[in-house]
Amino acid sequence: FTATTLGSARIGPNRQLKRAVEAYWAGRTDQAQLHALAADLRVAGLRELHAAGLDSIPVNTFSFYDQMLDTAVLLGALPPRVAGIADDLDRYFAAARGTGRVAPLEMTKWFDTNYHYLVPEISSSTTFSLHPDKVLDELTEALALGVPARPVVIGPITFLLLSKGVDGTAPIDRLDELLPLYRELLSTLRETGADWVQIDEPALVTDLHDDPAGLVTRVYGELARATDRPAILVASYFGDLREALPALAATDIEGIAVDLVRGTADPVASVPALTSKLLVAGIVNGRNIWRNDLSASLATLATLLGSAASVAVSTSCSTLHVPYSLDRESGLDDTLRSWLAFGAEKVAEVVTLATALRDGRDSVDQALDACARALAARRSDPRVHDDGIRERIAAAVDAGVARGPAAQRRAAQDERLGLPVVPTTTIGSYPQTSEIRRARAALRANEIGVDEYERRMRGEVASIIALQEDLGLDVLVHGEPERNDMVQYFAEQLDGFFATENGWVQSYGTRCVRPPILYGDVRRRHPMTVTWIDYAQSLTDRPVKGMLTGPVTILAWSFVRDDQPLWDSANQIASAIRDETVDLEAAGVGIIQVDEPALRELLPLRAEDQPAYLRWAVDAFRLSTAGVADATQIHTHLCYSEFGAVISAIADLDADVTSIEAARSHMEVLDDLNSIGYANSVGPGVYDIHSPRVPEVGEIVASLRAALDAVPAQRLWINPDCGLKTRSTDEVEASLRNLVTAAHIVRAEL
Ligand code: THG
Ligand code: ZN
Repeated sequence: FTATTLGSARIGPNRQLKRAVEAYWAGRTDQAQLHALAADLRVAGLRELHAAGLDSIPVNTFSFYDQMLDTAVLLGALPPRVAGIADDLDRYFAAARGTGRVAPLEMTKWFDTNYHYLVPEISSSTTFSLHPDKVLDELTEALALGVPARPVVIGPITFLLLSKGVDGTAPIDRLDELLPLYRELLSTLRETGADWVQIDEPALVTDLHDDPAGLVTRVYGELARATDRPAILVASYFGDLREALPALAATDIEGIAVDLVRGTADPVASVPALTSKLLVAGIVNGRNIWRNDLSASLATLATLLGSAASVAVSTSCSTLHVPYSLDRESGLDDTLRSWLAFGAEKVAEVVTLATALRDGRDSVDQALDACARALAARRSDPRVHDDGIRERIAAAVDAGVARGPAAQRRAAQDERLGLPVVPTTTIGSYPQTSEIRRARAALRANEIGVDEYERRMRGEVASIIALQEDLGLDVLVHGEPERNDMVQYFAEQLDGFFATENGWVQSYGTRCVRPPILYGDVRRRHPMTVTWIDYAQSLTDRPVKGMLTGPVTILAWSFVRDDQPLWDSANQIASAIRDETVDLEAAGVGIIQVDEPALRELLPLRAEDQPAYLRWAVDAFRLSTAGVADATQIHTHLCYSEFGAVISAIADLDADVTSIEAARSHMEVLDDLNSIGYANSVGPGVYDIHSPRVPEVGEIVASLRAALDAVPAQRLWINPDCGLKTRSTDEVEASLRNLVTAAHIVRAEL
């Protein structure tokens, strides 16, 4: 084949699947209705890709929740605790979300994307078995439509390297047990009519294993030896295959997909054994929303033509990570629109490039001209480059990213704030109540104006402040009712960002986000949060924390520029956040929290690239927080407790107070912080907000005592482990009441 994509979005252009699945969970619909809607979405998607001109189309990229969970089902590797649930779909959803009785699988980031997969658990009691119904059904469905379908499955190496071993099992040691299952699968797929199969092995572009080439030789040497099978395409994405590429090329598989956006073409062109294979060239970026530079892509493709038996054009990865189509963005001006490509537009680019390879450049000259004009307009647009902004940022960077010595800051802050020992606080957000959601919907539908909306939100702030005073918390927050998504909220107020109307991308399960598009130099038009914090502070004598999102997190949850390094964009956002901290301080705010929950997410996949990333990420955070006086206390919040490679960066951020998740790890994370010499204050989460359970006073007291074993009282804060946005008001009130009671008990013991 000549034109394809490695996968596509499945949530539906209008998030139909999200609504259908949630309706099923709520008991409002049955499985027949859910399956019918899912089939409609799949069929519409297949027809669209076929009509667009792709000549090989991925199937089995649909999922009711997640493709790793689907693979666990395929291989008979669901955890034993859900085995008692008789119904297939309900068992599947139980593994994904838990039930009243069973805990769900853990969820974690899919490589360095904002997509989360469910982590399969492999234990000594796991006995793998093949359950190929889903992939066979989706293949049959597509073939019946006359679509040239290519089933996609996650490969055994990636499946095992991303799974979690329980009871001491190392999942990758079980590789040999999976190979007969994959062989059986290949034969069944062939029998059902597949000419090609795509086996995804993105783990090969990471450092997850120290001998990826050895794994490749074992697995694909063996699978290629099967005779009754489709042609095998091993797909890599999110980076370079390096030593795994010659190893793959040396096996008898028929095709290899490489990511030419994250990786480079030169090493591909020099692998001799490729000359007998199909090279699927991932040249259209599946991770970002920029229009492809078709002319540059054709030049790159030309360098590859002689090195493989044939070259097919593709997206660099599944388009799961980008919105469906630009057609759904009515608020986009024509200039900006001309710079962009969402999912449907990317498929069109693939087809254009494949056409040019087949019929020559002249056959697509109009597309090439339109592309060149758009790219030229983007390069020269004054919104993209603003010298004034750049001068200001250079000055801020020169002014330095260091604050006064930590001890000096602590003394100034203690004097200013006069807080009790082991102060209590919350992370920032309070429940998004139905009143808040209703008001937001009414504003969007123009049923109420901005004034009325803000009046209602002030009402929410007032009741959140009153609740916290009643509970007796020491440092209050305004609760963030005015923010939908924190990144979206800031992006809407910064020049250089475009917030989409319908640019939904699946984050996990039925949950979606709308990443804003960072397209130009960033300027803060006006203070973004000051009036809200100021209003909240006017209602209480206790200190109210200012709440901001850090530059790395804003970048991680946006579509970023591809025309300058990430650190450059990070510094621009940092400079805008810094201006906001200075304004908050001037308004009398004594504590400002700058959250970086995504600090770990952008960590490069290869260890050698990580130090440079951490350096600029830390510097951007410090740039955003170093503009305030010693007496202003800077907090940060990170959403996890397994820091791994980012642990030393946490000390380098030099926040006065760092709040982190710790409840589930029983405060062990405090020892990790001690081990790297972290000496500022820390707020280990004393209960898990991800569960609806209300923690008892005794449990919180026990957590606090454990924390005090690791950290002196003078450096300890008490807080839940994350924001409270997803919880109900009743749960929050009961949990925080117990938290404050526990704080009083522990304080009395000091
Ligand atoms: N914002 C953004 N990205 C994120 C998070 C975030 N990535 C990581 C993590 N948090 C993902 N978690 C969630 C949690 C909830 C939702 C999405 C991602 C969610 N979304 C609503 C939904 O799908 O119904 C829509 C939200 C909206 O209306 O804006 O609930 O916090 N950027
Ligand atoms: Zn958090």
